[in-house]
Amino acid sequence: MTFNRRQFLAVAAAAAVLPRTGRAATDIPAIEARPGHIRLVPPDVGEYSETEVWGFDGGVPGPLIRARQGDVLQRRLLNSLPQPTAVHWHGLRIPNAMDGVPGMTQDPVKPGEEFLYELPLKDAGTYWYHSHNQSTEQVARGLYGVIVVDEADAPEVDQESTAADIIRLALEAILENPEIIIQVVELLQQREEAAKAAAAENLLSAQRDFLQNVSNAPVIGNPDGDVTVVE
Ligand SMILES: [Cu+2]
Repeated sequence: MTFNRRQFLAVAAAAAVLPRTGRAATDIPAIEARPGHIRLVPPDVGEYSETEVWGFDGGVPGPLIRARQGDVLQRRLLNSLPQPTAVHWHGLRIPNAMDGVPGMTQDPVKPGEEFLYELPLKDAGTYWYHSHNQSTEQVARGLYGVIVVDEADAPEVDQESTAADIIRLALEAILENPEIIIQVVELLQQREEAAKAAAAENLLSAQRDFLQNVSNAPVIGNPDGDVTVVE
């Protein structure tokens, strides 16, 4: 089969069509769900053999994914497991089609296949991602990891402060305002009294439940049970 110039240009143009992200799919970072081996027991505890796991990139936990609020996170999931799988991005507010729940939001990704996740990151925070296909088995085998979304505008934090600095500042504040100590002591006393009252209330209600639910509950003076509770 031969092409004329026009046909050749048409085929070349079709081959050059990029995914809607505008980048060739292979440029997008991937996480690979695959079997691996890790040492669960630290070497100083003793000589134990490695344990076979299923992990993202073969590790447990999988790689830390770090991104910025407001960005669109992209990850190609490559499935090198002997079972279909999918990734659920736990706690992230993302489009349903990207939520990774086979049977509800997507088909499971079969062994040898891949799926492109595109996650617009609305919220900063620390989350986890995990398999959501046969998860009782797949999460237990190790298919999970951490995802951290940094704030678009992080508040200014003095990264240099140490615990010693914080204690020094607290002591200075107390020396300037000694009545703080009295307030703290009063607060602690109030909390202790509240805790005691709550414990007594819990005990009473547990006893009440016991008497109401167990018809032959023995009580002092009535060892054979048959109790009527009067509130
Ligand atoms: Cu989850």
